[in-house]
Amino acid sequence: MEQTVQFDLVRVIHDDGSLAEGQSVDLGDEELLDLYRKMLFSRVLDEKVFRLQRQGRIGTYPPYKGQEAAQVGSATLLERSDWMFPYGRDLCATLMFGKDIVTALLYFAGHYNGGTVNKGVNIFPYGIMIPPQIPQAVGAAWASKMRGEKEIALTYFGDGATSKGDFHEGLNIAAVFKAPVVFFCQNNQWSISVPFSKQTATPTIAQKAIAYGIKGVLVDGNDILAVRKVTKEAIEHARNGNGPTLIEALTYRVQPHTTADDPTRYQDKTVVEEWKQRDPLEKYQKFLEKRGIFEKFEFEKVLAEINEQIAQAVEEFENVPKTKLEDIFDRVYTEMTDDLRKQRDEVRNFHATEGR
Ligand SMILES: Cc1ncc(C[n+]2csc(CCOP(=O)(O)OP(=O)(O)O)c2C)c(N)n1
Ligand SMILES: [Mg+2]
Repeated sequence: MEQTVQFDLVRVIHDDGSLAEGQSVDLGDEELLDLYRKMLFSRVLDEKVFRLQRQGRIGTYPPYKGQEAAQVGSATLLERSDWMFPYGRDLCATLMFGKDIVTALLYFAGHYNGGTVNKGVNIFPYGIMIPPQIPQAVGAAWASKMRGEKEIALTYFGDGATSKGDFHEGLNIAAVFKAPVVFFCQNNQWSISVPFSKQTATPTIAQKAIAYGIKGVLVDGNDILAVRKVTKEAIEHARNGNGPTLIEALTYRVQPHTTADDPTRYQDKTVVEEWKQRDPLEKYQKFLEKRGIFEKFEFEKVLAEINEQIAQAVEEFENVPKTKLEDIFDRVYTEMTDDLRKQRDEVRNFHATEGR
């Protein structure tokens, strides 16, 4: 007998910008417009960083365009003392949680200071292997619970990550020990060239929560207010000692996997176009217009401020001295081993004799 599970998509705003039936908004006009500003900033930055790669000014970059609602809507809900465990496509979320632009650019330029964070900003390095950040987040959350603290951990990962053992191990142990963690899956329906239909035989990721004995939620990932609503509930659930939630934010990767990918070889253009019509910024703008408050948003002025802020950060980034090859040995161990010292000296001598 075939078993089916029905997960309704949580939505606050319809694609035409109207409020979904039975939904209300608990934010004032200023807060609503601030969320728009944050998404606009994220969009402009993503496009800028993409261009920096094309101009050879940084290395490979994984764009997040189209996923701004998922990242801004969730990351802005964390308390300062909480913990974030991001994936490589989560530049936007990490900036919302306090990573600075210059350090982020250094990261994509392969600078060894790029992985650092400012003091008091609890962000782990981007999980580039798929997906170590899931069990790491569970460990941090569980530790917080053992110490009787209130901090929770939120971890981001993609649909592809859910096929890995780390996902199963992380969800299972977090569920058993009620670790205060939020599992946030951005289902952009692609894992490089592997489509969602080849990733899992279940219609949703959210339903996998049932097998672990935790709550699962399916949300429109292009609807910032819906993302906010379900993430807020998941954070409260965790903070109140009730354990983890698995959120599946349904969205779409409208850009290449990274700047090194050519998606025209495997994505259907018409589907990409359909999803572009559901762009999170445009949808939210329609909502603000319908509510009569978008006119209060000084678009040109704000855009100019954002461009200026980003231009300054890029300039500062480009003035940071490049990492020297010999520097890469410094942070492997607290105290350098004899082997590493020998290798470092070889590099130094090589550079000295080559005059570089
Ligand atoms: C263990 C491991 N296997 C393979 C890769 C290569 N890889 C990098 S990103 C990626 C796809 C991840 O897809 P998903 O989890 O859906 O996130 P998305 O990139 O779509 O945001 C893969 C397979 C890797 N980084 N680590
Ligand atoms: Mg994906």
